[in-house]
Amino acid sequence: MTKETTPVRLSDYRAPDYAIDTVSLDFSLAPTATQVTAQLAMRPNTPGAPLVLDGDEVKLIAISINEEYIPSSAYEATPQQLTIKAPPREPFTLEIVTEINPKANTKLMGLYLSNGNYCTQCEAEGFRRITYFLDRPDVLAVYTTRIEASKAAAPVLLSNGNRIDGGDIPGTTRHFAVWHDPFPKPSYLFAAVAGDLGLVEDSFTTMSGREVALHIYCEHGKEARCAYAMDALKRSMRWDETAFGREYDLDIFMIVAVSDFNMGAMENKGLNVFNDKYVLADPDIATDADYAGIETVIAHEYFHNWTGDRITCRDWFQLCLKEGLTVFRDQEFSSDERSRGVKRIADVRTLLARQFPEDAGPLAHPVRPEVYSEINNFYTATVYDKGAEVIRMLKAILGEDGFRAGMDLYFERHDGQAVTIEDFLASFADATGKDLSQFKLWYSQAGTPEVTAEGRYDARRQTYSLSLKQSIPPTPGQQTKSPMHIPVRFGLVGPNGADLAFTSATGGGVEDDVIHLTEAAQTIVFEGVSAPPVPSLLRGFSAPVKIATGLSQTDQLFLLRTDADAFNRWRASQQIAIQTLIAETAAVRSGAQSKLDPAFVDALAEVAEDDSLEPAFRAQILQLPGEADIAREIGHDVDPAAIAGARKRLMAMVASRIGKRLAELAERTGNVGDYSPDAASAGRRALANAALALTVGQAAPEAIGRVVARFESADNMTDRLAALSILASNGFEERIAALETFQDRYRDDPLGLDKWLMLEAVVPLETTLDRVKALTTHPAFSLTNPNRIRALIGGFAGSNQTQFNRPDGAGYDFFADFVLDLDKRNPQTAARLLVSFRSWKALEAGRRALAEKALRRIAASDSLSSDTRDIVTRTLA
Ligand code: 0A1
Ligand code: ZN
Repeated sequence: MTKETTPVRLSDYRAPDYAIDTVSLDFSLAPTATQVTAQLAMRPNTPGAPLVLDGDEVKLIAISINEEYIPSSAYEATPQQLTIKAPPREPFTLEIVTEINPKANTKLMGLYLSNGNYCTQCEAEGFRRITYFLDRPDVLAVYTTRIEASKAAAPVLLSNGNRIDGGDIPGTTRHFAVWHDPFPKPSYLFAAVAGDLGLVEDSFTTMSGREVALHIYCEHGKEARCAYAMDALKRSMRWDETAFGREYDLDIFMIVAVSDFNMGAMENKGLNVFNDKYVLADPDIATDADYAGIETVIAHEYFHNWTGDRITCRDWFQLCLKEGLTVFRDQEFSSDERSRGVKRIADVRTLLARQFPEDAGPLAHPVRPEVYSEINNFYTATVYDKGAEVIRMLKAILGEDGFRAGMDLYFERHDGQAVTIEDFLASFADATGKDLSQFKLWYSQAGTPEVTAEGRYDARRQTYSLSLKQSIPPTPGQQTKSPMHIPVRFGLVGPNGADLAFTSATGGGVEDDVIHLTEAAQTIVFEGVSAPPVPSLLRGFSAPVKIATGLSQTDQLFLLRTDADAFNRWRASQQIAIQTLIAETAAVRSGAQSKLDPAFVDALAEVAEDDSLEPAFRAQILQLPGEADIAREIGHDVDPAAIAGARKRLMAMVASRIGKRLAELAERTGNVGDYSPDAASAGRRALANAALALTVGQAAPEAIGRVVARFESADNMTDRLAALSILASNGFEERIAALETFQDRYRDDPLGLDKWLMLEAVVPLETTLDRVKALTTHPAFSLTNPNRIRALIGGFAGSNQTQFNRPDGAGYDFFADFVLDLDKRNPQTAARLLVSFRSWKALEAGRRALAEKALRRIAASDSLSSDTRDIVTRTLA
């Protein structure tokens, strides 16, 4: 039966009745019966209160207090909880012995086996699957961990902190190691790893001159693929010193790459565990995007050492305290290492694709939620990506220096503590003297604010008045909302493309190049404006809002050609394309002739060919909105087939009008020379591949032939995959042989096969559903590995708009069956997959009914995990 979960509420927070000062763990590892002895130094905060410890599928072997066994009448133990009815009123030592079965652990939470190696995952509530504990982030303790295992099976024994002891166990085939972590931490940051692993070593000298050993562990034979991750780690460590003044604090920093992992990676103190796709790279296996992803995730986990580990969350409602802030930090790092403008475009693309639909659908929740049934389901785009946007706005409002002063105060005040968003904001308010009470609404109000702008130029008075309005749509549990503090970065673009000066701005809220929109409606009058401007608003996407500027296509084309802000040039191109595609979708649906206007297509070619612009930026301009982007902008009564039809018409027009020019551009920029993952060469490849993708819209044999040739001659994964993806995503016949060649090439390489599975799943043809079904029994696929599942099933449900949303509902039915089956093994991954239904209410009536039926069928199962139960219930609500 489904486990009943009572919702947890932020307003019910209570400090723990007991503190745990030190934890000493002793693991005796064996695949099906691992013994864990935990000695906890307990200190009552509420003397006499019963001690209620969390557990999850653990078997109690023994329990003693102050070295004496306690009678069974003194406690109550279930696999989920251990209650000691009347513990000592003075500090005491509690010793608990549990037995767990790593081999049977398919949830990949707690201690499990990945490819024969032991590893742990404890965030959010996995530690309780190892031993009974106060498994909550506000219980901070100093850990000492002893691990004992077979020397042959597990020559490598790791845990948090510094290694203080180790050796053989005389007379046995076993050995041990002892690790000590001097920094108090919550249980979710605990980690242990044991196995037969390859090692890559390096070192780093910190800003105060301390030498830190850097170790990356991976499967034997893959050591050479860790070089880029190591380089990214060293750059991250240096950057945190220069950008935030943060120095690393232990003698060693370790990363372990494992192949079975539910998420991207985990910031355990001194011992990060990674999904191997975010560590392993070489030119034959990783694309430029993979290299960039590795750099980002390595940086993200490393940066958590200060924002997450040294200062952690009081409770899980505060998740964005560490996640939003750390995403912001990793984005800033990548912006400094690569091109800031292009990085911003890429990050906003992700935000629009992942967070905006979440905020617009039944799963919408505030950046700091106030209630949850299953915390695993709150590692969301809203908490992470919108959480990062909130930090970026804070910086825009306080300025560079104010922001740094606030961060410094935060680190100084709260080092070693578990804190809240209130504590965080107080550091900034105190450091700058600013009142952040309105700003704080960003943490509690869900939904994407909608801003409208209307401008009027008075030539006689030389004034330009700009009226801005904001409103926030209702979201589950929040019907009405208050105006927020929205920083709108702007420029008034004059006829020659340069920003116009103004002598004053009245009506309030303008500081330098930012309008502080704080009221529901605000009108600003700019004086001394010498010519009629085109307003360029929300430069750099200064706030996560939707903005309707009311600009004509002519004005938008003007911004695309001239805006000083690269982001808004890109934004103008997307706006025009989206408006075009929305109109064309309506035309397809009503059987009308094409309404496409060639002016936009010509402008695209012009920007693409402009060698004075960065190639990576031009590549972004050439990436036309995808089917999901169009669906999101349409927002209701969505017909995925009509959208695909409209996009096809635009692609055909692009190919016929500028295809030749783009083919030449691809030819001219495509040969970058020997592969290097640096941003500049990646940008040139991106431009060539984006141009190539726009040449095939008429399915001309010559154009397709060029793509096949590119596939065959590619000497790196980026170009090979880009070409293959053009063949697959257009459903061309030529994909079949190419996919076969690709699969054969990566026969023994799971990360390569993931790319193949994904491309098989996105082919926009009716035959794809059967193909995907068949591939679930292919030897390359595995129901136990989350990466395989995300590639094939996630690829199908998340990236194949027409086939997942088949008008007969067969896509939904297959997907629902899969989720129900997976839920029995790995609830977390099942629940995350199920989020693919988050926009079902925006579908046209026929598909909506079929999607609802599939969702109701899932909900009707009486054996759902709490993870999947929570998602399906909220999705249907
Ligand atoms: N804190 C990690 C994300 C993470 C969360 C839960 C996990 O459980 C399977 C794993 C990782 C991060 O932000 O990188
Ligand atoms: Zn994180």
